[in-house]
Amino acid sequence: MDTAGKVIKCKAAVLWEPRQPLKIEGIEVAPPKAHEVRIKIVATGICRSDDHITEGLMKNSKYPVILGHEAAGIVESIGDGVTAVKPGDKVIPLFLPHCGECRGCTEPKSNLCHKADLGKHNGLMSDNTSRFTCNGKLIHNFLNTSTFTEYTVVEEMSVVKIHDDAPLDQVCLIGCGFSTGYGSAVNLAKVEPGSTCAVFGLGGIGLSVIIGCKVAGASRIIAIDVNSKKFEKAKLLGATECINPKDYENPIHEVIQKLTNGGVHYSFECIGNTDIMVSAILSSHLSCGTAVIVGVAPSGSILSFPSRLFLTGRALKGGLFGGFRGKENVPQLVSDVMAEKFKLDELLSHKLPFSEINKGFDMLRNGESIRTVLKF
Ligand code: COD
Ligand code: ZN
Ligand code: ZN
Repeated sequence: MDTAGKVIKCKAAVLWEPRQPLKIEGIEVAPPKAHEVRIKIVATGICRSDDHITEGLMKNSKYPVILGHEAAGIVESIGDGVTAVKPGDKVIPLFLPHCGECRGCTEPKSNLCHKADLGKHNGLMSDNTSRFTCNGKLIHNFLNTSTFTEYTVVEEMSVVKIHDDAPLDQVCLIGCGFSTGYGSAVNLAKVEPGSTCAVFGLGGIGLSVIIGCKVAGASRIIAIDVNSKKFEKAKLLGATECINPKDYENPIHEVIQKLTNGGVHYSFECIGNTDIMVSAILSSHLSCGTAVIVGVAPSGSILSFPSRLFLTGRALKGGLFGGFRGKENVPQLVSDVMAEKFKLDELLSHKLPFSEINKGFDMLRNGESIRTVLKF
């Protein structure tokens, strides 16, 4: 049946009010307007930033809302003027768009397009309307993507075509978690062969940092987590040592300083905890170390540390989506997966039917899962 130009009725997970479970609803998805693309979502991952109970990045979202920003799918139809993709193309939605015109897009070293919804929570398309309704009520979108739905509409700037043979169940992780961690090692830190690394937090992000450190040729990768169950996978992916701070009386940075005779070249905070951000700084070598902040701490939280920590030459970095520019870099990352440069199936711990999305969130919160991918 040709659905182009028609309203599509489908299933979506709607968050009606703050901190409530998601509700699977029948919704209506309007056809794409000019420069918009309607996508059939094939697989979507559950990322921390979608967590509506602990309220990471989705705090301050408008309600009701359809969350989700890590996915892969197939273009169903396109609006007038769209040239980047055509119906039938395999695509990944981009929560960091690329308008190509703003200061963020024209600076080659920046990946933060000013049209990103991140931190603004406008929750609407560029023309200030939504393509989603449920029983006649407007539903907002999230991070320019909204992937917890069978069909979504995104702007052309927020979608990129990938290889026709890409395994969508796996490469959906390139839409956020994998790229964020992997890029933090290879783009933000620029880990070098023979260097030493410490990775704090072994969720999907931290494990992806480990993959990046290994690909970059690090000689030591020290993995740190309060949950020792995470160590087996960390080792499988390239960690050379695993440390549980609970096993030590001394602060964890002292343990790492001692282990490495003065600190690591690169440390990564992948938890979103300001105390651990300071631990990551203190674990890095005082004159040639770099600490990379990957985790998102609660909004408004302040990171404070003695100013002299940087006098000696240390560096502190941060970044979103591992510094990748989605339109330019995502197709290559997909091809790298297909060429088995790295394996995403180790990160993909669980697969669930879409209807069990709330169970997927529970498993992320209690540490049972690394990444759950939902299938429609
Ligand atoms: N010390 C050591 N380990 C700890 C501590 C602690 N004090 N507290 C928690 N941990 C461990 C947990 O046991 C867990 O294994 C790990 O840290 C965190 O993992 P997850 O599974 O909760 O989270 P991830 O890997 O999905 O990571 C998400 C972040 C927590 C890093 C979150 O801030 C995030 O999503 N960052 C991405 C930043 C980004 O670019 N966001 C934009 C769109 S997502
Ligand atoms: Zn832009
Ligand atoms: Zn994410």
